Amino acid sequence: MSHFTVNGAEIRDALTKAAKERILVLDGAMGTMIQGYRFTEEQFRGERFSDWLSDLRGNNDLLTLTQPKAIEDIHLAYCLAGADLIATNTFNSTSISQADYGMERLVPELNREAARLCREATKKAEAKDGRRRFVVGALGPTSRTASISPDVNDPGFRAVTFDQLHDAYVEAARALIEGGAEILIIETIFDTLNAKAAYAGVETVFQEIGQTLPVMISGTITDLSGRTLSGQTPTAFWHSMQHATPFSIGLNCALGAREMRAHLAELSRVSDAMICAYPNAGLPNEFGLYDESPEYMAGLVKEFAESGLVNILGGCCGTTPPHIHAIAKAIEGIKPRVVPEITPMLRLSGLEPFVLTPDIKFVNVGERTNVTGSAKFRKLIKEGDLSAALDVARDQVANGAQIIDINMDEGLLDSEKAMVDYLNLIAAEPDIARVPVMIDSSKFQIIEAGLKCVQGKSIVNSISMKEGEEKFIHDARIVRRYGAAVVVMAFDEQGQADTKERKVEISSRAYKILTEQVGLPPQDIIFDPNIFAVATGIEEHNNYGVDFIEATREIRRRMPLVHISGGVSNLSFSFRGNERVREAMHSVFLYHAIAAGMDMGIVNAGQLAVYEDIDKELRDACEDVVLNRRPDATDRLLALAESFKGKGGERAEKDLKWRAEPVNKRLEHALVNGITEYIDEDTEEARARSTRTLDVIEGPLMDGMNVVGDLFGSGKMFLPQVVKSARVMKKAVAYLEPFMEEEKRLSGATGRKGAGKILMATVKGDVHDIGKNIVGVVLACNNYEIIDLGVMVPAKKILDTARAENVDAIGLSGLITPSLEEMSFVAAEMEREGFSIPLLIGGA
Ligand code: THG
Repeated sequence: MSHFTVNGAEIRDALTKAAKERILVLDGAMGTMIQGYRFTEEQFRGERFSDWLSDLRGNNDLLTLTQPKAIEDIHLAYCLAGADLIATNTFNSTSISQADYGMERLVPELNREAARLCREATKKAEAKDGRRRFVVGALGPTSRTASISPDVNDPGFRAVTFDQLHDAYVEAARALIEGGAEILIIETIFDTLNAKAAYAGVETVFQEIGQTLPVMISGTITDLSGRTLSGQTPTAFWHSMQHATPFSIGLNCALGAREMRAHLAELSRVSDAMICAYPNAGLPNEFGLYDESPEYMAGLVKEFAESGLVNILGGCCGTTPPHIHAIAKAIEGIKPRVVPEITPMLRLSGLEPFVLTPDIKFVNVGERTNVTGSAKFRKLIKEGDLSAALDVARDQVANGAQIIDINMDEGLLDSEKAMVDYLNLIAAEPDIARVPVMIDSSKFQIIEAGLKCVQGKSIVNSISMKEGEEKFIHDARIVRRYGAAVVVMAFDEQGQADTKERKVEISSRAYKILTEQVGLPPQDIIFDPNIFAVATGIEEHNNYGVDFIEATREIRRRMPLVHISGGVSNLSFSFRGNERVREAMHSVFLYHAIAAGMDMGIVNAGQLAVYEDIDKELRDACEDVVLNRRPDATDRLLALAESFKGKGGERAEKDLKWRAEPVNKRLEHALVNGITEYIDEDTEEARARSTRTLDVIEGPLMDGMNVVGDLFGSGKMFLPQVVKSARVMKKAVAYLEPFMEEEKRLSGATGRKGAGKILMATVKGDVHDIGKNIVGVVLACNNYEIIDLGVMVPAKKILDTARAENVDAIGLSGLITPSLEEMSFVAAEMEREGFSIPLLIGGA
């Protein structure tokens, strides 16, 4: 396409060269500068949008079209303050964010013009001082999150999908590049799944234009938990985004430089990309303003530079050209961080990172969450008992699974929907979601649907050359695009490999294709040389164990960076029902396979016997079978098996010590740990002991929530865990509600007259409502009538409803930083419209 005039190679060279020489300076906040202009609603609208139906004040990106001079001047001011990298005014220029204003159709124009204005400013600056500047096209996170439900009562719900995000980012990125963006930055990432969709969109555009541009990736850590909003640690976040091979990874916004340091240091250690930091000018104060002076902030980030943590520095909310000037001056002459050599290893993530280091001999992949591999799990999924189905995954993790294999392949099931629903539910369970998932299906379409639901770096299980090279390459490219690792079955056009030679030959052929044609890193390839059942009575099966083990040895010898996995329970199919013998066979098999280089296996995590502990006679008999040591091995094991029938493996007991505590402690435990299982019975017990039902809420339940609040406040819990606590609280309150109704009825209270009427809403631009929901419940329990307008509510709707309903107070909720500004806007509007009722504000 002729209207793309960028030269990716030139940009990359110039940027890399500059970054080698010195720490680069990124510009400061656009919002702070725009606020300084104090544009009115009329000025936001300009002539062109004078009769637009909705309010436009606050749509800062629209100023690109209506106040272009101001925007260009801001860019120029940052250029002259010493910035090398100038970001476009497009933080909200996606169709998803612009939908708030009904301005989706302006998105291409907003991005194109914003890039053009930025380009104009950099050209002017370059003409002045001769120093190369770079136009950085900004892609914000949008107002929706792809891996968290906005509805506490429906944790599997999603307000936006991967595909919707992908398409929105394609539209924005394409127009940014058309307008002259030279680098793209995916920024202020609070949910890594959004960022993965953004990068997929950027890649789509790169394919379209036939070249690539440098990509910067910047996450944000908004509370003291040290995790993103969606619950990932910095390293887990890096593992999820590594496939983008970004020019830089880093952090921005949030709580300022001081709080950012440790997380930045972590990224700096684990990543071989450039490190970029652009914090806010400190913590927002009670007015939502940022206090750090240019000198003070420059002092903090100078220390980052001196400690060798960074390659790029800039500013986010609250920073101005004087801040950027002070930063540029402070770091003059300080050497940029030296990019470390990172040893290639399989690096995955759930909420937490997983690295297959050489000292880990064997990785347990939990097999129980498989509808074909477990009758119990199949029943739960078919009957829709998802809560119990989640417990199956939870038990696997508790029993030592470091990854969980999920398989929904079952003829009578909508397998794709089952996969998506289950993965979305897991995302809301921090004790499960902390580990990576292995998405297991024989239909690639189901695998791809699954990849669109996970923010972590997962494993695809599996692809093969069964249907030829073309399909194999096609599937592998998709795996790469989503940044997953992959299990490759030893399966080709001729069928499944059963001999050592065929297993090695197919794996070698696949390796060559994957590394040379697809560009998958070797350490992300996991070969599965097929574990088949032995001791079946069919003579051709007798050497299957040996073939697997010897193939493993040879594959690892030829391709040292790859890994070997297999479905261990397949081995013992002919002893179904005899758990003791099956376990012994698995253990003996693993003992030899691990020694040969098998470093991963799909197993029943709670049921692995220790080789040394197995009955000696049984162990020898198993060994004869697995290693094919004598012709009568099967018969001998069969004979011996009789005597072990019915002696099942010990099941690990759940830790239920907390059940013995007094009821208040049990309620607290359930709230802190997000356990709904016993909440009804415990709530009932507390209720039976109190004179008023409301006392249960105001007493033990709120005490428990206060503990949750303290743990969150001190960074010991993170948001997805708090969401679970809120769910437990809701369940307890729902249990109590009928009793409270009854008490009200008996006491003759009408409820309507109650204590007053309160309107509650999460402000426009924000979808977080946990706090609001809890406060709403507590107020309702105190006889207030609550009108809850939900999330993303514009100021006008709040005030119109407040007036129409004649409420006694308004309560506003929000979590993300821009919500503070939106709240102060609502407050100003209340004042302007002459409201005199109290305004309650709250948020994390
Ligand atoms: N390679 C790869 N993926 C795989 C396999 C493999 N995925 C599926 C499977 N094989 C591995 N998973 C299992 C799960 C359970 C059992 C075997 C393999 C199993 N289940 C009991 C049975 O059938 O007797 C079920 C008992 C019950 O209902 O609880 O053995 O090889 N890449």
